[in-house]
Amino acid sequence: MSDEDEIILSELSDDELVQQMHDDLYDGLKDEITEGTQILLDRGWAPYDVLTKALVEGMRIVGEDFRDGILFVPEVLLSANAMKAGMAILRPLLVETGAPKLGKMVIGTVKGDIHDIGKNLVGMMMEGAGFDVIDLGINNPVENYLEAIEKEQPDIVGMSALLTTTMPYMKVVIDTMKEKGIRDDYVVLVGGAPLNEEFGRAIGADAYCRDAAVAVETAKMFMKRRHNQMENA
Ligand code: B1M
Repeated sequence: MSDEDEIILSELSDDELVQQMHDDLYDGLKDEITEGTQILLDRGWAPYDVLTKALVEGMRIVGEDFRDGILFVPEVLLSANAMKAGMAILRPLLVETGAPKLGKMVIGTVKGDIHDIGKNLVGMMMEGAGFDVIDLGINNPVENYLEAIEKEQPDIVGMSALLTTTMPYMKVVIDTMKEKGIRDDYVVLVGGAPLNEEFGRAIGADAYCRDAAVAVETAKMFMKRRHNQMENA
């Protein structure tokens, strides 16, 4: 029996459990992440705290060792799957809202990019804040955004990119919207680890969102502005 097997998650203190969840996420242990997430919730933790302190922080550590060549794609995929298992438990809790709908958002990861954890998180948090969210998934060419815009008539178009090689594609989408004369009909928000505010401005997005919480705040701010504009029109 390995040391790992002897750890009983429910007997750990909160701090120890969070630490253990970072290790379990690192090791891609889906069942343990499921169990740990549930234990923290049962102990009265807010779903958002479980998400940020146990899961997102764990994934940050994975990201560092991936960058440094200590972890490789197959291992990171296991970590991502474990993270998704935890997110699946948190999702209904984060999206539980009786609030009236604030607006509609179409969101997708751009062409050439298959990272979806951050995008999914943004979608979850937006739903939790009272937005309708249409998730286009990963690897989206400009046509997918245009099709969804026409069909769904969202207020907001969100794009995610995690690679320096795929982030320029966001400009392709925005430029195509401009060519079609529809750019200004929508709020365009962009996000993803390699982006920054300057990049967001340079490609013509309305705003760059550092994380899911900022995405929600920014989306709310733009919806308020839109309503004010409509009232004053
Ligand atoms: Co990838 N990967 N990966 N990867 N991967 C990164 C991004 C990388 C930084 C790792 C590293 O080197 N440190 C690096 C990119 C380097 C660069 O471009 N400069 C990298 C690489 C190189 C690659 C491959 C090329 C590796 C290879 O094949 N050799 C390959 C590319 C595949 C492709 O897309 N074509 C690849 C593959 C993978 C996996 C499949 C193994 C897996 C993805 C699994 C999945 O998503 N289903 C994976 C993962 C997991 C990562 C890291 C470790 C973690 C990403 C993540 O989920 N973070 C990542 C390292 C890192 O970012 N530190 C890395 C947690 C998530 C909550 O954060 O996604 O940043 P994040 O989202 C945040 C904000 O950015 C923001 O809000 C979110 C929540 O707060 N946000 C938005 C994101 N999207 C938004 C959209 C919005 C608003 C806000 O719209 C309005």
